[in-house]
Amino acid sequence: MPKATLTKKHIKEGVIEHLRTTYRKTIATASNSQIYNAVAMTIRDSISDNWINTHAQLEQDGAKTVYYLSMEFLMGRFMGNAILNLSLTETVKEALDELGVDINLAEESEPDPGLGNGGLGRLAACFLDSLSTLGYPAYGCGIRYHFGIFEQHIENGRQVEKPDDWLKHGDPWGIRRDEYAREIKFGGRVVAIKNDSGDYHFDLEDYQSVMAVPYDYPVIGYNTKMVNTLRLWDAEPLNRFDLQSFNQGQYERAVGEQNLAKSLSSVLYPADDHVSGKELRLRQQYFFVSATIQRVLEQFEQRHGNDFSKLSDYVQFQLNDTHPTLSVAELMRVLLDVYYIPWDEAWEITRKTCAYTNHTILSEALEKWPVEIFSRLLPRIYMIVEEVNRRFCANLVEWYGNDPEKIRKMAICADGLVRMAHLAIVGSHSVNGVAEIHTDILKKIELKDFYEIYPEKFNAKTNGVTPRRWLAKCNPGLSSLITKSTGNEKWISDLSQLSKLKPLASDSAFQAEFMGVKHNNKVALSNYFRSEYGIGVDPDSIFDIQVKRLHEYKRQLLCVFHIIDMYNMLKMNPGVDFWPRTYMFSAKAAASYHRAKLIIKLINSVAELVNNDPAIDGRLKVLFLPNYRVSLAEKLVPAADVSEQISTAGKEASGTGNMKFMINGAVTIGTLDGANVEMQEEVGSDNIFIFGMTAEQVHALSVSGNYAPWDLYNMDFNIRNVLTTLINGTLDPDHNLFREIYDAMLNGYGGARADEYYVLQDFAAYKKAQEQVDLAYKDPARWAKMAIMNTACSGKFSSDRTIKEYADEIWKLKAIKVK
Ligand code: 26Q
Repeated sequence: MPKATLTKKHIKEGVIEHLRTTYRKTIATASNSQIYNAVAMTIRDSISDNWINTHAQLEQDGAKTVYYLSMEFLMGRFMGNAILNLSLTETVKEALDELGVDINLAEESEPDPGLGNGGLGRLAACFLDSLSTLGYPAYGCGIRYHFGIFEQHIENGRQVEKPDDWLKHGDPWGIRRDEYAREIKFGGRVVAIKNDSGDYHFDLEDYQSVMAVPYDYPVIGYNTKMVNTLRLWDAEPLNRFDLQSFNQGQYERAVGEQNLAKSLSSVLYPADDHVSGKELRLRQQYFFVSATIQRVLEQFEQRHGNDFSKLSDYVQFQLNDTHPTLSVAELMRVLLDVYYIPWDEAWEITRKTCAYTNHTILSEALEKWPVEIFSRLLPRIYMIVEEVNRRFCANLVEWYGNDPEKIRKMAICADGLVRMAHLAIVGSHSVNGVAEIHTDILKKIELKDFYEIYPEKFNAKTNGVTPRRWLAKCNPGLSSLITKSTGNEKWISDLSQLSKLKPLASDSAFQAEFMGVKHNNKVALSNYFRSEYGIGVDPDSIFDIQVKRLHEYKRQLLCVFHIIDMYNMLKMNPGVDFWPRTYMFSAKAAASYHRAKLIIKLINSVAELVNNDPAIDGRLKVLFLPNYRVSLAEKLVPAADVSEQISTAGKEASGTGNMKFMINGAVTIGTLDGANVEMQEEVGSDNIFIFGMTAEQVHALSVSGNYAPWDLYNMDFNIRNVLTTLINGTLDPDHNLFREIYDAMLNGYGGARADEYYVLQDFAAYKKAQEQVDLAYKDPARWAKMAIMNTACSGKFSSDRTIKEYADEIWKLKAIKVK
């Protein structure tokens, strides 16, 4: 381990000095959040040289760089991660001890910036950690939302959304870079201009504009001098200071621009389920894409001159889903209108520079923008998209002959809509899915037509998570045990080392140590629950955890129905033998997703019933933990015995929570969906509880039209009982609160098919699998072996492995060593 540059003495002096100069406070008088800020600034200052050197070296080598474009970066707290990656854990703790500061208090005072919805945003954050750790030159590019995903409160069992003002106590990690601010234009009219060589290019008149001002955040790699940059763009009015000097017409426009700027970077859209064509969302997309591309091309020109045919040798844009797809058109615009490059050449450059990742199979989530909005907000960009579409459709005619149906299906612009996924596929050299099964479904079903014409573009990149945050940092007990047992800390940057634990899985002494760590983590979590929510849970019960966004396809309902079933069973037969279980749910629902919110209410009602029934006597406990977020996940994951990954097969592109739990020694109960499939391959079917229909079976049942939930209701006594419990007054006195769910299961509700996600179809198989879980847990040696095997076989699911694959196969990117 290289010696950290920051000593105990530096830290103590730095903290005291920052408190004095920034807040005019001392340790004794400062608030917790001021102390946090002072420690953060001290650590931030200490990495300045590495950050500067990284950039100097990139500049000098002209190194190829990947730009990861994403509307979301769900980074989690910075400080603890920085301390870990700089190997300063002990030093900082001792320094703060000597100042009389509790490091935990300081860490818990850091806001947890929620600049993302869920998996896609958190994946971007894990990727940045891996990029720096592995030494790949990279930028994360996104938006500096002033309000992240809402803070979820539970009132009367229901979700209530409150704004997340994460910047209110300052932003010690963000460095404002005024020198890179750029103008972004919206609306207006396109005008053609003839240049000296007689060619036309295009410009805008009468547009509205805002300034994009970047804030740079350091991305500190583990045990390396490389510091990459997360660049988040903030919007500001162009003319913020001289409003009064305008005449009437200009005044109105200036005020409009002020408002536009305020709204642009104000809030993250808190929906990850379906797309509503909101103008502001399209503006946000263009805003950060245009700022990024303008800056990257300027920098390319400074470094390499204006031979843009070499752009893709130095620059790769990775599009995190379709949200930054405007990159394709914006890159074309800059090449055409700013650098006067002819269309064909510009198109070749663009395709070689962009690559697209698909994260979803749900068709409701595919982005399509009404032409009316698109062409009004981005007239020049729309012109370019139309021309891309015209040429693409002409190619289709060449390939397929005149087949209007096929062409309409595949076109970029059709039915008055711009289909972003089609633009992304046509404008990229790579299209990847996020797990093997997901990529297969894209090739065979969802994007079949495109796979037929571009087979070489399609590839699978199974997701991963960073072992720094999701093991080293969140689970110090297990980390020490692993380091002791594998002989060193190599596993932190080479997770395949965990396979060294395999031979220990049946060793009873190791089993005792491993399960001892798990038990300590469960006790710690129980203590947190007691102090935070005043509830007691039994650390000897099975901790069975389902945490993720609330979505019908993720089937939180399946787990809830099973809890109701257990409850019914216990009421009828109190002597039944099973190991006590504590079920934990945590999930945010999109504010407009009525059904998801009703499911939250149901979970809370079931909790109320089960937890307070003396006949249950604590053998079943149900908790709904409010405000799921990265920092809460870090507390839950290390304490889990059972990880619930029970989506309808074929619907979850990958999942990444499943990996976090596996690494930390939880055993998965899950369907053959997303990355669960590959987890089973790694861990073996003895060490995972797989149940339910396969994706093929789901697909076949769905197209057959033969699914009949009423038959299941009539034939399965348990199902009948569960559904009846929803409407017989057990859960709510007026009997009608959950009738919607009852109807949705049996009759279909609001135009949807009955039980769209096959909860009832998979119920019996799930119940059986849960009985197997219970049996296995009652055999401590067997369970310990399973848990250990999960950790030991989880090496594949490091985002380091994923990023190496992106770098080798998509970006052709080389790691560099910062001196
Ligand atoms: C789009 C348009 C307008 C408003 C919102 C959106 C939007 C925002 C976020 C659409 C989708 C998302 C997020 C999707 C997401 O998180 N997908 C998850 O990505 C993970 C990482 O690849 C996978 O592991 C999950 O399976 C997938 O659901």
